[in-house]
Amino acid sequence: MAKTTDANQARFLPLTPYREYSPVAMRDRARDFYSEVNRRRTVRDFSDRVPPREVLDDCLRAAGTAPSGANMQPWHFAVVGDTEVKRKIRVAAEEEEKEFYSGRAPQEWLDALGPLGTTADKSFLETAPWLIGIFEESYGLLPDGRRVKHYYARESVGIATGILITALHTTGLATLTHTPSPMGFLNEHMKRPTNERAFLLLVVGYPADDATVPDIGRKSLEGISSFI
Ligand code: IYR
Repeated sequence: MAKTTDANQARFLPLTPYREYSPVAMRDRARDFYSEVNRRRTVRDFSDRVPPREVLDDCLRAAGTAPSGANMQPWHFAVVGDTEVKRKIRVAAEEEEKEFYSGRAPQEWLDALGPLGTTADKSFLETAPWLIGIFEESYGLLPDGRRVKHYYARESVGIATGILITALHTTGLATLTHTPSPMGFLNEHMKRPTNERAFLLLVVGYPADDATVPDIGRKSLEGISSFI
């Protein structure tokens, strides 16, 4: 016999939070949202000023609203504000990056990074007030140690990360999506269990007063989409 889900387990509620807008309002909202996110730039020069903590809490709550495979919510956000832990993370990241920039990376990759002006210097890891280690729970763990399978964990964490970056930007904070490679050392410094895999390190804070960003552009609508 064909297997099916036990639909009796499903409970449904009316979609009360949904709001429909008039076409005019929709156009305005889409334009406004695009203008807002189009101002976002990845920042590498951070101030050491500490933003209000509640802002971070709400941005993390926003990230936690992301859709996920079978609603497993396979993410964990480990926030580091402690100076000493940040220093250790910087040291470990720079060790990896030095190897990356002086040998491990193929020339083609280094050429692609040229316009960004990135180097093995990761001083922002100490300057910025918060480092958020974003972890993907490859599988869940029940209190008795049994494993719970997760579905599309990477895709789910990617979506949650996008919402987090957008939420932080909207509140007036800058971010840097940093991917030291390999990132295994983050589990140790952020005290995360073995069922979690570091997805990326999000550097968060106010930009430095004299922050600059690379002069690079975005693809056009035609360059990123097609209507069939
Ligand atoms: N992880 C290195 C290299 C790097 C890789 C990519 I792909 C970037 O978009 C930027 C940098 C670093 O952080 O410098």
